[in-house]
Amino acid sequence: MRVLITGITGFVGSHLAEYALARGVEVYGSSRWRSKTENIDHVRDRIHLIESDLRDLSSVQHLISVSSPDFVVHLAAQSYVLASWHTPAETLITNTISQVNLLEAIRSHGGPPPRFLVIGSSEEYGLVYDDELPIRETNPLRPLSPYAVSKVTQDLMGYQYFKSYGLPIIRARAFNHEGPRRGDVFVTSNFARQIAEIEAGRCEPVISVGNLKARRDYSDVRDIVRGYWQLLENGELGEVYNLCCGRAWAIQDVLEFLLGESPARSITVRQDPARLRPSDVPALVGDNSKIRAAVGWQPNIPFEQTLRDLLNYWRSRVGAPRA
Ligand code: A2R
Repeated sequence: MRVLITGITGFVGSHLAEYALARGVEVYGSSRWRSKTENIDHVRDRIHLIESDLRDLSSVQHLISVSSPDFVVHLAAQSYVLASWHTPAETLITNTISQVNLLEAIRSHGGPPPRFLVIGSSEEYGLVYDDELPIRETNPLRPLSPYAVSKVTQDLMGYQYFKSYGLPIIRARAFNHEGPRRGDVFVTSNFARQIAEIEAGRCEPVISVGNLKARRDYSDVRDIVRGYWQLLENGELGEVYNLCCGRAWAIQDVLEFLLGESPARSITVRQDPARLRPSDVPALVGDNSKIRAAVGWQPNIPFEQTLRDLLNYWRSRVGAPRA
């Protein structure tokens, strides 16, 4: 059994690689010559890394031909919503062209096609009215950012390739997920990093924040990659599944929990207008009954534990004492 994980050097890719290796699967991953490999250094000698820029079709054809996978988890993306406001074309090109290149390369490769997991996002739902919560897969998609539009495109492209060519594609819409190795541009990880730096005495006891009112449905990345695997193995082809907890945390609650975990006292919270988005999604809380019924997945790790692990990750990175 071989899996190809695109974007293996990223946050989720590194956790999925660990999960697949623990199951005895042969792991192939794409990386670019300039990709940082710190997330996968600990498993580097047990995986096959293939250099590939997914925006280049010939490079993707090489990737598929060398890895010849049974499963593909397509994680590679411009993954950051805020950045997509500054680079909308780059986000759309990377996220849509990469996937169409992968699907076309699979079509032309021949032989039985691999089961392919499209990684969508709760951001696809975008504007959601209070009476639509918790969000089911049937909710209208009203994307509110260039990133969200790119993910809607990937999602519907997966549907179209399943319908048009019969490719064995399953679509996932993951809600927020966090854990060690999360990039510090993401709000939860960013707070944890700032707190660890304050603890290490590296900066003034001031933490910069954006919109604290937004409410998100958080899971642990280790639960999410297990869900991805269960979908690949047993999800119904062509179908789309939410991966979420069904419980909301306001960003304010995340901040307060992390501050409460820290021995550092008197940290001032300061709003930074640069961290606000032109339009933000107020509340994203999902309904996971479809995936539970289909493959028996549900999240196991309490989000409090995820936040502690994330804070300890940053403490070890910045040289602050571990709690
Ligand atoms: O930028 P790099 O070289 O470090 O690699 C990133 C990779 N990536 C690409 N790989 C090949 N060709 C490209 N044109 C390309 N653009 C980006 O995607 C990195 O390995 C990965 C993204 O990692 P993260 O930013 O840490 O994303 P994360 O949180 O692991 O998200 C995984 C998936 C994405 O589809 C998100 O949109 C979704 O979960 O939430």
